Amino acid sequence: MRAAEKNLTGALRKTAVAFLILGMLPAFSEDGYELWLRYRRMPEREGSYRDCLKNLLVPGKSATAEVIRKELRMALPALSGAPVSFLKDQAPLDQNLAAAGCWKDLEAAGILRPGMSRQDPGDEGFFIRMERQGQQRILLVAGDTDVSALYGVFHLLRLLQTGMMTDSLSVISLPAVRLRLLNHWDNLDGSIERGYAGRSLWNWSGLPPDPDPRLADYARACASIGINGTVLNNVNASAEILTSPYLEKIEALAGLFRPYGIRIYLSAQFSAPMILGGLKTSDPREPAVAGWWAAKAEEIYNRIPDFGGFLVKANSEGQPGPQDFGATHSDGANMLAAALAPHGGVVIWRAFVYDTSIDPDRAKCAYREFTPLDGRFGSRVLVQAKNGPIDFQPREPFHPLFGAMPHTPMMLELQITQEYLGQSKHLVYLAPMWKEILKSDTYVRGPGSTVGRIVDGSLEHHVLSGMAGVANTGDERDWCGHPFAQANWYAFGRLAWDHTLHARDLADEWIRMTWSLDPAVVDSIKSMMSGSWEACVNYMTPLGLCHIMQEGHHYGPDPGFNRAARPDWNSTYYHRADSSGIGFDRTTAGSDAVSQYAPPLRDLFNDLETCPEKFLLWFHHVPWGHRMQSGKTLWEEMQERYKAGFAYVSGMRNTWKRLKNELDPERWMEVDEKLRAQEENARVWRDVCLDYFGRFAER
Ligand code: BDP
Repeated sequence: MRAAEKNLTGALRKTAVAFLILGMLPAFSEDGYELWLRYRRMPEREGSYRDCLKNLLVPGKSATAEVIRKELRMALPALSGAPVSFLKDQAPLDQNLAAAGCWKDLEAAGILRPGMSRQDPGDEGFFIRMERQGQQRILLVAGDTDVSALYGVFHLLRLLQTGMMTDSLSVISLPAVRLRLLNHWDNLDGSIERGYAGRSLWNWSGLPPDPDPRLADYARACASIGINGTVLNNVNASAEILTSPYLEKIEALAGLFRPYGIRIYLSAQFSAPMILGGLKTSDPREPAVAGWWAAKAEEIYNRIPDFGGFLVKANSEGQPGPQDFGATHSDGANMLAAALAPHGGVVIWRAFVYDTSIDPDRAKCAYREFTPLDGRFGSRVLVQAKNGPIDFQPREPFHPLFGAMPHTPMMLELQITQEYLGQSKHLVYLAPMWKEILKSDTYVRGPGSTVGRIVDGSLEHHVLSGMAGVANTGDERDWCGHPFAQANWYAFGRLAWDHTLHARDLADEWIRMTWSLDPAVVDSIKSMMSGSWEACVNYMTPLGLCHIMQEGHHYGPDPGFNRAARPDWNSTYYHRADSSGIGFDRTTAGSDAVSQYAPPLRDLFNDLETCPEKFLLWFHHVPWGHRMQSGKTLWEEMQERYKAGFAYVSGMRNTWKRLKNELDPERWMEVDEKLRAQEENARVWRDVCLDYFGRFAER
């Protein structure tokens, strides 16, 4: 044995002795980088599907087929503990095998035989089922395109990881909405607006030719949950991203993302023709302006033939827009759509507007500006509204634009990054909030006219449909800045694919893939996650309160804040607490925002007795002594809610402490520390708010 080897062996022995003395085993260290794609050993289960997984056939030569092979090569041996072999495209098919690919490649490889039905799950859908041919079994994962097969493969891997795979399982799955996008609010200097997980993932200075290697993992993670597009830059856009040096970089990114089925979109700054083109105007009705955009579109598509389109924040929070020239939102959107039309792109036009001259109640502005334009947007335009009428608050009723623009495809914008919900410091599982919105019945076409059905286009028969999530990713090692924030990225993708999935089931599968398969551990973590959003609502803004966070950064409470440049950036504007009561009167006797909802909702919200208590102070100014359903007065109930919110966080902390020996130490410790900070912060929220509101209530 050479000296160096001897030293090494000696060192290893010492380490082993040290671990024995400490009475512990060297635990496997994890840093969260792998997300839900950890591929640890799957549970031992009977089933002939396991035999199939030893021989794999992935025909086809596309880059996506290569991605599928790579993923299976990595995942299956790790999951099953057994080696796998890949069959040649024309291998003799006389053994059990798993075959994944698009129909035409599977046909060419002789996998599809007479008698095997070929259903049509659309160009992105897939199916998974066991086929039997004599003694031979084939586990078939197939779709119309390579990318749909990739979605199927990720679905299969999820079933294996979570222990849900069985021989009799037959899955057919197709996405609910066409555009399933992450919106990155990334600036070109690498900072991220409302980002809490480090800096931008796009390493502009290295592009091309050196993309950050983790970008392929970003694309994998997105594809694994069905995300098919990414808006690279902040909605508060810099025009520079449309210049050729950036387009060259974006072309490189597009090439990297394409095999994963991810298209690139860009936020477009409306005055780019002036800034970049030297034009005197950006008036959408000017032929020179339209011509500039048409040429820009041409330039983009020459580089990126599958470019998705533009996202536009116009005449909103100081951003330029068509109204600067006396034109309308639809004039602006249609002009851009005409530039993209020859190439197949779309325009996503945001409805996040709240000009005080439109209405003094901020919650009413977007509806008042946009509903008169319904029917005037071209066929390639989607209007994108946030889930609620104010701004990604802990809880809002659904945005009244959903259901009010039947002729316009309405895209839903959710915020994955927790701007107003404790950022990357609080454990808040957001799927229950998103489900509450998606399940909300607008009643616009009678009962069952849910926001989900408006967004997926089925209610009004729109071809275009979409959901966007403002991303919570950054360059921190664990992507999202909090191990549990990964669950929100995960749940967003899964709900964009299928908004009928249940929040609890999504938590269940995410926990199994991310933390542990031990049923007791799964249940404990699930119980923490399930109530975490409601708890956050309680310790921040219970009973329909909103926007009482500290100014600017929006972290921590400041209910007394009233020095903002605009009235509707003040906390006092929203809660309106005085000695008579608290809440914003949006009834017919007040701002009349209730009338933006269809009956019977309008009447339900309008009446203090029937208004759901979760929205009470959103719609009503309520006397402190008002009797709540619990029998308590409003003030008593409010105190209860703040205390319950805090207590829930303490409960999560205790549960987590009990899981110490069940989980890997690195991630356990990080979450433990985060929960400590969250508990402290929830205590501050409770104390500051009760002290402040108590000054009115107990007067
Ligand atoms: C608000 C954010 C702001 C965004 C804006 C938007 O505070 O940073 O620019 O929304 O969505 O929530 O445009």
